[in-house]
Amino acid sequence: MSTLRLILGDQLTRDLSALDGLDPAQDVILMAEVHDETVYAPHHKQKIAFILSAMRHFAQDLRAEGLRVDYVTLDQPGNSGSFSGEVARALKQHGCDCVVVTEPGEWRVLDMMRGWSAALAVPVEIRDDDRYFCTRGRFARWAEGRKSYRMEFFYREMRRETGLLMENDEPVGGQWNFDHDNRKSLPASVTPPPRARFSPDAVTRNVMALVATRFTTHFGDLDTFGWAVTRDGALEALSYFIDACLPLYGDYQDAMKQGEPFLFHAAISPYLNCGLLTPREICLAAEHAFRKGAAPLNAVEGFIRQILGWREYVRGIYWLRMPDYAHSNALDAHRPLPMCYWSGETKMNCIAQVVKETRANAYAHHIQRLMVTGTFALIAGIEPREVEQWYLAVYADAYEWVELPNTHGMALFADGGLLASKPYAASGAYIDRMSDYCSDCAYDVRKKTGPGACPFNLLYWHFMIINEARLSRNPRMAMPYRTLANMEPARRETIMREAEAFLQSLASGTEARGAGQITLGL
Ligand code: DLZ
Ligand code: SF4
Repeated sequence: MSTLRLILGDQLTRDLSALDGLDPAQDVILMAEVHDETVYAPHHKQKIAFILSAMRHFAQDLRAEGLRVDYVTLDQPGNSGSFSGEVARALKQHGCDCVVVTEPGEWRVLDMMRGWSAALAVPVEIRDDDRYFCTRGRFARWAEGRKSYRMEFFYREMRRETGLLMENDEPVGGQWNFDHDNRKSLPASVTPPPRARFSPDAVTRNVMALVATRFTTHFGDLDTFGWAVTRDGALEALSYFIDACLPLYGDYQDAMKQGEPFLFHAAISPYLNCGLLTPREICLAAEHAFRKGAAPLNAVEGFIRQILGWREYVRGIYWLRMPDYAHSNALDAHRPLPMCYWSGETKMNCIAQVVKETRANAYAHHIQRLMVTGTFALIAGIEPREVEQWYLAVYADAYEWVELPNTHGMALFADGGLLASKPYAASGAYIDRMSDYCSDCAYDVRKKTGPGACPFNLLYWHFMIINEARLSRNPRMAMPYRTLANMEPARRETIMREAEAFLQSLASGTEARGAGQITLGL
């Protein structure tokens, strides 16, 4: 008996369930670089280079252990270009009798795998992915019978179950959540530490050359590549974060500053989501820093909540609701994604900065994603599918299970409130409070209407007006709708007219060139 064990690009974990019971003498491990996966979204060049290089290093480590690895490179003659084709080829080549895989991170791949047994005429075992704190079944039990799925309650159960940051049955510090301490803007006197940067080795340089020639039209810079591509490197990045960044991570986790894309963030999500790090070891490392007095509770609790709470919760929602989840469009948003999401060419400095940093790093931190590009797409009424494809493509940590609920549910409210209790609509004032973007912007954040008014201000009220019938009964939206009720009809008309003109100028590309808008100082 010989088993073919398939490992996907986001399953680079030595104790993956697909490897349980492996017989080194008989079994073959298949890893395949396939064209379909590199183009199902127009991935950032660095994302492709990162995943392929991490796969190649992982295969080297398995071989060094003496395991039989069939590694198919992207340009290898005969590569069929798909997971299905490569599993079929490997079965034939190695004469294996069955296939074992760990459940994938995306519904479309699971759907594909479910057809393999019939198509390949061999047993195919799809095992649970036990790298998460919460299995799909455990989440389904939590969700059963609930009218709404609030992350906070799920998170508390996970804290109790894991014992993370618990003292007997109580949360350490007497509170579950310290978010109110985590909303500081960054004072000029505080300088964030430099990013943990890893120079590409020969394997990565080879992959970068392949990506540079094969994916010329894809978004993103390659020459700024600084990701670790091995488990050792990922562990080094984790310990750098714990020592250099975690103590101030909480205070400044929502802050944004030009030229500082990483601030006090961990930037370890690409490693975590491709399997080089496990969620448990990350949370334990952060908890340890708190217990030995090296990092404060607001930072450690906020960080652990992202991984133990939010990450597990969005995965649970994804598998609970797919494949239908992706199809809702609760706010009936249909505008195409503006070109500036790719080009960065816009006079809106906040968007320009985030797109520029995304292009350079295949990374932006959560507030840049949620409150700049996310909020703008929400209040400008962009088609959810287009926004989702963008996030899936441009970030090195993005796989659909994590990207879709964050975008569809959290940023765009396209699920009608399954994830978020209200839309994260905000005017320019939020960005002004949390960043230094507005002081360098051609628009004036203090202006609500008229020449040079900040588009976030215009679109915020335009959003409230056009969604009045859908949102005004939401108790969490009572305040803006009270303000709207008292608004003079003439002012409403001005907002509608100017917002529509702005959206038109954005679609036609004239916004970036300045036509139709009078900029500050003119
Ligand atoms: C994202 C990605 C890319 C770009 N390329 C590959 C690949 O060539 N081979 C592979 O096994 N995985 C790749 N991945 C990750 C897969 O898309 C990911 O495993 C599935 O989407 C399931 O989450
Ligand atoms: Fe963004 Fe408005 Fe601030 Fe300009 S003024 S950076 S558009 S929020």
